Amino acid sequence: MELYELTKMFPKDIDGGIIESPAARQYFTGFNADSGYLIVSKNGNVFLTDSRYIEAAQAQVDCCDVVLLTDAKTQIPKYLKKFNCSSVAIEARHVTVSGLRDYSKMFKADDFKAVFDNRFDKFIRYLRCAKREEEIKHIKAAQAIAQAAYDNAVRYIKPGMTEREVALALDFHMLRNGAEKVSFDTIVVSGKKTSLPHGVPSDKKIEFGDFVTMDFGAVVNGYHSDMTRTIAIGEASDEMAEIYSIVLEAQTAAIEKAAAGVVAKDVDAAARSVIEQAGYGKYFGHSTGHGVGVEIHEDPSISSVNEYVLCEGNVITAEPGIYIPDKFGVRIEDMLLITADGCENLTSTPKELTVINN
Ligand SMILES: [Mn+2]
Repeated sequence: MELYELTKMFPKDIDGGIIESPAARQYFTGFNADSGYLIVSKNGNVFLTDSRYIEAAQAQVDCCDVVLLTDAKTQIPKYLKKFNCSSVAIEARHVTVSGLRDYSKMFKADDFKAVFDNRFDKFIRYLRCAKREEEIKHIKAAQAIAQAAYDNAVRYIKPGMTEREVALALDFHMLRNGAEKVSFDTIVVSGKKTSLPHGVPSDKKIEFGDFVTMDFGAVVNGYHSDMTRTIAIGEASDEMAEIYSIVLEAQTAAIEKAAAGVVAKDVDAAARSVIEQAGYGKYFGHSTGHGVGVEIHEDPSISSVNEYVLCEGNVITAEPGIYIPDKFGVRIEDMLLITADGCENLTSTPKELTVINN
């Protein structure tokens, strides 16, 4: 179905395309493999993958024929001819310089015209933006696993534990409970280190009075989840509580804004204006959110410049933050499913300032 949607988007000067990026291959075939080529055209599609994956791919992939990849140089032109393609699009954003050289040789011999002007990538990214029911199911399952790991973590985090210990505990809980892997290297930072939006967990011990920021996710059937919570250990100063409430208000504004028909940059503006009006604009450097799916960061970006109009089925994050160097930072992140009249928050973990005393 998605392959049909893709080839329907081909303009007159594109007859076929070769998909080789892992994320796009996974998206269209539902199959996760390290290597392979998905050849798409209006006249037929085929998935070529090597002997490591062929048995599983033949059992799982039902969108097209699955053929054993033995020699790309001869097999790719063979199928392009079979499907009557003369101009062939490649994924410009993913093909390497040496890959392009290989394609050029391959195409020259058979007089195919290569199209590598980004349009093919754009079509694929556009399709991936709006999730199907099945994709949403996987994302929800991944999110449920991440939330359970968080619920578990807040029961035992206490002064004296290191950031790495907390990160490992989150990872272990997710993997133990059905995650095929974690979405990205789990972020756990504490105290002054919370001012680093993507800080790395270290052997720093968590102390009484610290903020702890945890940003993590699980992967289920190739689909990612993403959430962030910032909690206080033992007590929160008035300033910590103040900054936390501004970030929460900004995030709430973004969530209230998010709906089909709304421009992505307006969702960013909803969050950003709250933080700017509170006087902390310069401490919020990143975008408000991003799409999530077969990749942890994908379209649509919820940035101050993205003119993309949200549609039903988009899954995006809302994750504003305030990061004050050498002091502390706060980020709160939920995943949202865009609906006709608003959004469904896929993250149900509470967000009021949590002060834990374990
Ligand atoms: Mn995120």
